[in-house]
Amino acid sequence: MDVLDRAINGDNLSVEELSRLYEYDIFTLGKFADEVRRKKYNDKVFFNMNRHINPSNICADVCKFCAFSASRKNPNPYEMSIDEILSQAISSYKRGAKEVHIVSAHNPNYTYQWFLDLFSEVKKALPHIHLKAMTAAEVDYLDRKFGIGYQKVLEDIAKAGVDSMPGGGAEIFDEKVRKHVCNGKVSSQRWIEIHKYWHSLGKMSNCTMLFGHIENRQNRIDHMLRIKNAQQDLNIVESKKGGFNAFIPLLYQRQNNYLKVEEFPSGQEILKTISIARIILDNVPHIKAYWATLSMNLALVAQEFGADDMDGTIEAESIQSAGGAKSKSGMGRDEMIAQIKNAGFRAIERDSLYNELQEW
Ligand code: V47
Repeated sequence: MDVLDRAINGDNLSVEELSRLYEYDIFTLGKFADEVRRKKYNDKVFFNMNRHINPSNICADVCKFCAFSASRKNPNPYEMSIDEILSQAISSYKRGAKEVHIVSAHNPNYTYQWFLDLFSEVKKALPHIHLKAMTAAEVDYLDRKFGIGYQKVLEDIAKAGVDSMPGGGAEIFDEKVRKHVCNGKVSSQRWIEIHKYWHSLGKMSNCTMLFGHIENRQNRIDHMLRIKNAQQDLNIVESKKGGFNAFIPLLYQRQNNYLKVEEFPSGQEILKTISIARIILDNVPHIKAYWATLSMNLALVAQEFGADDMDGTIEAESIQSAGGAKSKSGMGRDEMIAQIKNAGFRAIERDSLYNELQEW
């Protein structure tokens, strides 16, 4: 059997073996990934009505790829108050958002209690909204700054109302590349431990991979395998419902940062990466083609190459748009639906845990 058949078969293959998947032509990879995706979801493409809120861009970390942080190339530092965040969340809810996605830079001015107050205030004001908040990098930052222990941070934010965790901060797990692109940030091992502990509380999260910068193909495969293994451990150890919901390959946005990148991936390389993710990550239910980093066009094409989700309407986006993405003011619901349907798919609005809400 060749490596593609063995990968589809779910055989235990090494990073070196799986890296050879990139040698297949894009149509072969796409065909196999599309079969896997269609078996699960047929011609459905998922999206949700969500609102991103980024409370501050003042950051104690110095990730080279980041254009958002005010301690890097962004000349406009800001810090929102709980009231400001609350009023944004409430107005988005009134416009139909069913999820708020709150992720911040690692601002040393916010206290530990500030985060707990923020989450309980959001939940008090909007008990029906899904609160997706706190990357593992933020959890790790609070743990280290306040000496609390990440387990307690996770238990506290869950009590305060956080429903699920986003997948940010994973970047690329390979330690050598990670040291170069985001030295000092949460370690790869700790990122995974934090998600596994969160899952053991019966909670869901996502996982990302920042790609298209200085990492190579093996680094991407290694990243996917670490996620697959983390999810596998969970299935063996835990009976509660928790785990990774979606894998999100985030395409590196190249403007306004300190990372020197010579070559950017072609559209084919990006689609191959998405197809390979669908093939390898057979134990992660969804592959999200995040339109903010891929562009709407490529995110739609990616739905034929293994992806099944676009993310959502976003409304406001500061991290990727600081790096050049066209996502600053999100995307209207009707536009999202029309684009999905024009691409020949069924547009399925989902909630944050992928329960289907409505076919449009
Ligand atoms: O962790 C920072 C990335 C992430 C750049 O869980 C960049 O549903 C590209 O994780 N180019 C935060 N990416 C965003 C994130 C996310 C987004 C949408 C949905 C979900 C989810 C999670 O943004 C960071 C970092 O990897 N990022 N700078 C850049 N120049």
